[in-house]
Amino acid sequence: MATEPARLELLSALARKVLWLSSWTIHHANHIRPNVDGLKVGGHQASSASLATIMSALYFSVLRPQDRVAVKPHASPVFHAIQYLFGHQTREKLENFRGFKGAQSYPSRTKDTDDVDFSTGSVGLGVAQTLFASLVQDYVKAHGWMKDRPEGRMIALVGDAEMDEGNIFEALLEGWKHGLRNTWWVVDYNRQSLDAVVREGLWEKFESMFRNFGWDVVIVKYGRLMRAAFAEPGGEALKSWIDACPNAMYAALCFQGGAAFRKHLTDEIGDQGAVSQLIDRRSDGELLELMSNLGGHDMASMCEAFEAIDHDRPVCFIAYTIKGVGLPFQGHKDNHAGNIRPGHEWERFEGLSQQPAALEAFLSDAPFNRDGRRRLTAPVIEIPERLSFKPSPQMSTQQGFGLVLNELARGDSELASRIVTASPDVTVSTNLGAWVNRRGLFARAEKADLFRSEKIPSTFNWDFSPRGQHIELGIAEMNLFILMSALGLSHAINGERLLPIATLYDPFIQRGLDALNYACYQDARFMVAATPSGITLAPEGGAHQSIATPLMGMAQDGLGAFEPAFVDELAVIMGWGFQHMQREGAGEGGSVYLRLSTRTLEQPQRMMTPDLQKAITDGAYWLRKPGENCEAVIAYTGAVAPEAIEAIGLIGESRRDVGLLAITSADRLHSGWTTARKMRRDHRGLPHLSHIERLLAPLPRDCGIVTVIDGHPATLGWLGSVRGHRVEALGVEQFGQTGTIDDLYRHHGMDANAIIDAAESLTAGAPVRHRKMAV
Ligand SMILES: Cc1ncc(C[n+]2csc(CCOP(=O)(O)OP(=O)(O)O)c2C)c(N)n1
Ligand SMILES: [Mg+2]
Repeated sequence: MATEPARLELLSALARKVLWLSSWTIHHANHIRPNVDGLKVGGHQASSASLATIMSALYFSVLRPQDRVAVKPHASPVFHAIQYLFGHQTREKLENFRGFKGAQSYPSRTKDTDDVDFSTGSVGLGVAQTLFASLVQDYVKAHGWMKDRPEGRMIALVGDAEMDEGNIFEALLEGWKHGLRNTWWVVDYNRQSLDAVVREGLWEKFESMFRNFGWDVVIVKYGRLMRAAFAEPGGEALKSWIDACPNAMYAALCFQGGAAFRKHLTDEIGDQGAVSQLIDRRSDGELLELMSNLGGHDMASMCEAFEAIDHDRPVCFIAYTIKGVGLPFQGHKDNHAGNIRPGHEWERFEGLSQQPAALEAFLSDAPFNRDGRRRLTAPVIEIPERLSFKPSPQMSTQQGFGLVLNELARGDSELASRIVTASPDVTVSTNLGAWVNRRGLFARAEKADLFRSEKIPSTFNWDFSPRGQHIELGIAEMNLFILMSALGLSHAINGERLLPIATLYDPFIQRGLDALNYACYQDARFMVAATPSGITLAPEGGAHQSIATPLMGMAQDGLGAFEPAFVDELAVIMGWGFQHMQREGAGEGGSVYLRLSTRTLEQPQRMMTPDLQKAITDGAYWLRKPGENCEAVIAYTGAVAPEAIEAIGLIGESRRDVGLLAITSADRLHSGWTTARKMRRDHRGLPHLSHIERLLAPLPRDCGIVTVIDGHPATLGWLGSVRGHRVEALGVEQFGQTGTIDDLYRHHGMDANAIIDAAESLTAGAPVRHRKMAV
């Protein structure tokens, strides 16, 4: 182990190298793609001297392999440079920064090849991810799965403007409720965002807020040089001047240099003996070095701050920095990169005066890199052939979901032990109650259900314990999806697989959509049961109707969306889903979205054959198979099944040959179709047909298709393009009206009569008898 001054010298040298490499990366990318906004050197995604210092302190000295980091978007070049020095990033990818298959503009778990723990990009989400990752680590530990692995710290490098994102505050609350530990947020307090200068004094508000939530707050405002100068005679006056100087002025002076500082200090402090001498003792260069030695630019101060933490409480570090100061390519006279020979820019130790062997040894001794890359894996949990449930002749899919989970909760399968559920205050109203009654709520410390101990009658039995398998959240849906993101990466982060299930009301997917997208983007694996949905929730209220969610389910990469009508379909989909959540390999597996309903439907009495099972998970099957002369097909999804079945019965009285297509997943059908087309294009002549192409193949060209869904009609409207059939797409396009299901289906034109009308408009022949209206 190097001595303290020697260690600091090597660390500082490496931080300089990181700065040069990241600046060179950006410079290079500017050269190739000069007009990319926000990329120009000195621009927003510029490399940063303070980030190079803070992140070098972390990666080269403070971090351990079990620690995990979310690196803020603008720190991406610095991150990639550090990975390059560790040997995990290639020169080719750095040269192609922000290019096709190059190092990503923002660190990405899925698209980058270096050792990214958590993706970032949408500001605020990576920050909250660390908080939830720490709760998940506690969950894994409480369930006895940590074995001898040490606890990691979950660390976020946070931009000060990033703190504007509300989801951070929502997460803070949840962290406090769950006794958050092992989480560090390091705020790069450069007092700048993209457009603006951060409001003066805002930080005091943050500071009291963090302390209020039980966090330790460490302010790293002054570097060692500054602290030494403050101890000199006149130092107090200098410190007061620095503290009073407005953010924007301070940043401007740092760019103008030592002479500008001297002028301002002299003008504003006046001739005060000691402080004047303090200033006069320094050359312009030395004065600038002193004044730009804010905490976040000073290796010794950052190391000291990090190393002083001797507890597992969450910590917020506020590192004072100046954006853009210390950059090598801005051409001012302190350009330290001058000694890098042209053509040698990518050499790892070029331009440093320290011995390459010493630098090499220091890097390979860095504790963080001891085990190389740290992406873990976990064995696949076996999923039973069939998930069972207690059948009932009439049920809703929401009820069925509860029954399947209840059955799992009663058993002692490995699958059941790995399921973790969470819900934003809608546990009971989404039918998770029975599961929670059996499996309990999770908390690090035992806490008995007060209602029960006080003998107040209640159907629920809500004990908290370290063995519990349900994480109760407040109402914030962003938290739900970020928690899913953290739980759903447990196999890669903790080496222990969890099978997370979230429940929420379907319309509120929209509230958490960016977090859901984020979770999918970083390839977290989870299941979402969203219920109730559509206008079928009827008297629940117009504000709660979801129209767009079927389209979101289709459009969301990494998420397989299903909307079964019957509970036997749902059980098949859930079984498949638990497998899908565990599939690995390029483009394999993903998360699962179940759009469920509270509408009670007559359940089919049928054998679940392997063929039917496969068709359900591929997205569709014939409930009534069409013949060779089929005139009309009704293709329905979800809760409108009874209307489709009724309409087909009535149409069948005057049309000989009609078909009823049950669509369990528009998403899987559509993606199967586009994949097949792509395969045929890429491998000419390959006779690959998708599921929907095979289903529709026997239909005559002039057969019409009526589609119907409780959601936006575009969800199924594309079916006509598969083989050139005319389509009438029924669904919901306006929202807000409450009423009974009958009222609303009639109003939106998706009752049996509307289906019949649509079918008539597509086919020739005698008029069809309509359903009688209730008067
Ligand atoms: C949700 C979201 N909104 C907007 C942006 C665009 N954006 C990227 S960085 C940034 C401001 C960053 O300021 P700060 O967090 O202080 O980081 P700094 O630039 O100072 O490093 C913005 C608005 C984004 N990435 N994500
Ligand atoms: Mg900032």
